[in-house]
Amino acid sequence: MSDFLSRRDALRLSMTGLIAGAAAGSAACALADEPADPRPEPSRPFLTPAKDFKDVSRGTPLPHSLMGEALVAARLTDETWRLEIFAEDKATMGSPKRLEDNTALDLPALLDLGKTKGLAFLKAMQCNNIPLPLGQGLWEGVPLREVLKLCGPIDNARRLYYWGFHNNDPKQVFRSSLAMSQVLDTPPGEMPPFLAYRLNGEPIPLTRGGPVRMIVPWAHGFKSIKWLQRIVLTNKHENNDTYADANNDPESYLKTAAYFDDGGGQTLPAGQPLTMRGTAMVGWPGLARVELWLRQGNRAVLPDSDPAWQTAEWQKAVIEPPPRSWKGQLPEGLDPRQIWGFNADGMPKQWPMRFSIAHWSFPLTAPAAGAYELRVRTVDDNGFAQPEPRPGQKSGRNLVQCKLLTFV
Ligand SMILES: Nc1nc2c(c(=O)[nH]1)N[C@H]1C(S)=C(S)[C@@H](COP(=O)(O)O)O[C@H]1N2
Ligand SMILES: [Mo]
Repeated sequence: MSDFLSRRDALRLSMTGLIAGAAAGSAACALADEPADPRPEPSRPFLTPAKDFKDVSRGTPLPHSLMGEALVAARLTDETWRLEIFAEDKATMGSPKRLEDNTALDLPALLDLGKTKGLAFLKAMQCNNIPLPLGQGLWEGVPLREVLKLCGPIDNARRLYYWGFHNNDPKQVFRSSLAMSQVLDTPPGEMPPFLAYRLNGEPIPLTRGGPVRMIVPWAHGFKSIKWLQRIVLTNKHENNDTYADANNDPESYLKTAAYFDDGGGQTLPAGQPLTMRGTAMVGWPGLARVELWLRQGNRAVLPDSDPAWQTAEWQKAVIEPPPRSWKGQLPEGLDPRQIWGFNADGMPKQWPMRFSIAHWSFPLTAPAAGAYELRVRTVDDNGFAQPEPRPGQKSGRNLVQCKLLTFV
């Protein structure tokens, strides 16, 4: 990970002590050079350093615990990594890529393809079984459709299965799948499934699934297979994702949901102004607003049947605007105009951005002393309020969060 985040952190820390002076200084600068921009800088970095992602990995031993010769044998070094692509069942492929005849794709070939077909994409990784996103990265790679184009004519394929390195116990394979149309027929301007080889401007570290990882922009983490090594085109139409086993929805889309930064109970002075902060995951249905509801009480769980939901007074939170400059947010040397969803001025075309994390704040004046419940939810661009539109929690776990507050 480049050190731009830590430098920014250091800067931010040093600024908290000097906030008055720094603010006055920048205002004076703005007057001299350009009109003052009233937008505040983001309250925190947009990208999560690779090492700080929450890890969701199966296997014993874990692929990222391998070292030395074991890593070489596993083909998880830049030099030894290979991708096999072939067809099974009644599907056919003109030029399969196989280890046995030395045709498997290697990393230099993939990076070379990236020179002409590469793309960059901001995406939060989120597990459908864990509410809070695991981290947000800037992923760079090559569309899977471009890689398949290297494989000669394909016929009679309805789906593809893919998996990464695992040990020799077949029970430990972690596999995922996509319909061929999802791979080949991406609407132009939309993000395709892609083979990622860079995260936050650096090669993807082993801990995050490097050297090469699948990234499926719209999907929960289980489609984004780490340590990718094998893609099999098949005539089978069935989803056979490993994740389908435990009643997970194996075709779930990322959904929109809000979280408190600190969801724990707190005791705070009554009658004082305060600011609550948090994040929101922006799923495929978009994010129209984040809203909060403060009510007297001390029950973190309010049953769906409780009539209070019907008369709840939800108040709108403020969604932080995009940073004035993306320079400090992105890896050094990376031109924001190269990133999906950014315009020719290097600014996001839409805000907040799909499949990424938005930051919100909610100023309120603490009421009189007593026990309160503060709930937060999102409303998506279809007008569905969290936890809708989930058909079940295994399609993205996310009930409305509640923070218990005691004002004294
Ligand atoms: N090879 C492999 N890829 C995998 C997994 C795994 O266990 N093995 N876990 C998946 C799941 S369930 C999630 S949520 C994401 C987590 O990504 P992260 O560990 O980079 O945060 O990786 C996915 N890719
Ligand atoms: Mo997951």
